[in-house]
Formats: sequence, C-alpha cells, structure tokens
Amino acid sequence: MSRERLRLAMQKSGRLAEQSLDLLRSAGLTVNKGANELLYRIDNAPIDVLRVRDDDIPTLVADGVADLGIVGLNVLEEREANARAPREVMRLGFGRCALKLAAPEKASYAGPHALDGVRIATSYPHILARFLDARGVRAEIVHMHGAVEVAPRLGLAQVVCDLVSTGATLEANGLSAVETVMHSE
Ligand code: PRT
Ligand code: ZN
Repeated sequence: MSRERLRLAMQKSGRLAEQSLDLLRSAGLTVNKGANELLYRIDNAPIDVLRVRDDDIPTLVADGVADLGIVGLNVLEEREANARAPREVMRLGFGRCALKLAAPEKASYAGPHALDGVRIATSYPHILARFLDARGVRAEIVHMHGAVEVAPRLGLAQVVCDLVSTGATLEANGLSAVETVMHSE
C-alpha cells in the first residue's frame, strides 16, 4: 500500500494514550485533533495518527493499514504465534509494567512446579503457555478478558497471571506476586 503520509497507530484512550501523544509533541510534532476522532493529523510533518483500541494495533500494522504502532510488548508478544505479528523496532520507556503470577496471600509457593495441575486465570494465554511449557509445567489456563484479579475469589482459578504496575490491585484482592513472567513497556 502506498500513501503520501506515514500512518502511526496508537491507543485512543487508556494507559498509553496520553504518553503516546506526548512522545509526538516532545519530538516537535504538532498534533491537530480536528473533528475526526479516528484520525489526528500532524500539521508539520506528513504523518497521520490512527487512534484505536490497543489490541487492534498489531493487526493494523501487520496488514499495512498503519506503518507503525505504539503498543505494549505484552500485547505484541501475545500474538507471537501469529506469523503476521509486527516486529518491535524501538522501546519507548513508558507504560512500564510486568506480567506476574500471583496467588492468595496464604498460599505457599515453592517454584513453577507448584503450578502443576493448577488453574490460572489470565488475559495472556499464549505468553503464559510459553512460560509454563519452557518449565515443563502442566497447568490449566483460564482465558479472561478482564477482571482477572477476581478469579480466585470467584473460585474460577487458584492463581492469576496479570499485569502489575504499583501492585495496589493485587493487594486489594488479597493476592501476592510469586513469579514474573515478562517485563513490558
Ligand atoms: O481500550 P483499550 O483496549 O485500548 O485499552 P486496554 O484496557 O486494553 O488497555 P490499558 O489502557 O489498560 O493498558 C494499555 C497498556 O498499558 C497495557 O497493554 C500495558 O502494556 C500497559 N500497562 C502498564 C498496563 C498497566 N501498566 C497496568 N497496571 N496495563 C494494565 N494495567 C492494569 C492491570 O491489568 C491491573 O488490572 O492495572 C491493574 C494493575 O495495576 P496496579 O497499579 O494496581 O498494579
Ligand atoms: Zn485493550
């Protein structure tokens, strides 16, 4: 696909949205919000900003609808099994978090093998499966699209694998981190 203007996909709203725009502004680019919520225009460079859900960014870049995207490594890696996953070109240093395994405070944890036969709730089933496979652990992965931290209280899973930044969400749900699966930004 050939275009006159570079198209950059970024999160429309959420944790990465404002910092992604700040990055452009700090590069001296003038972001014109205009009336079109889907597409912002850079006035002083041939760049358009496509504003979408973060989960759609890898597909938009893989399909050539956008030339570049700003997205969490966690979202990118979750699609790695997919041959059309785009390539990481640069780390941007914001949105830092870690994908961690966490269990109810009282539970004792003696290493990955303690997870054999355990049900683990996560929004990142591929990343988690790769982590468990590499350690020879056979656990049951429960795929949830949100509110992963409530799974143990609901009796849906004994352990969760979720993104953590301050740790406040784990604490509020009586969970303690036991392993780091990946670092992200
Ligand atoms: O609407 P859209 O689909 O675009 O957004 P989203 O809701 O899927 O994503 P969003 O905005 O929540 O997160 C976008 C990206 O920010 C993620 O893919 C990560 O790369 C990054 N990021 C950084 C985080 C966090 N920190 C984070 N703390 N994403 C999510 N969280 C959540 C986490 O899932 C948990 O619910 O925040 C909670 C934990 O936070 P603490 O501070 O209590 O530990
Ligand atoms: Zn999302």
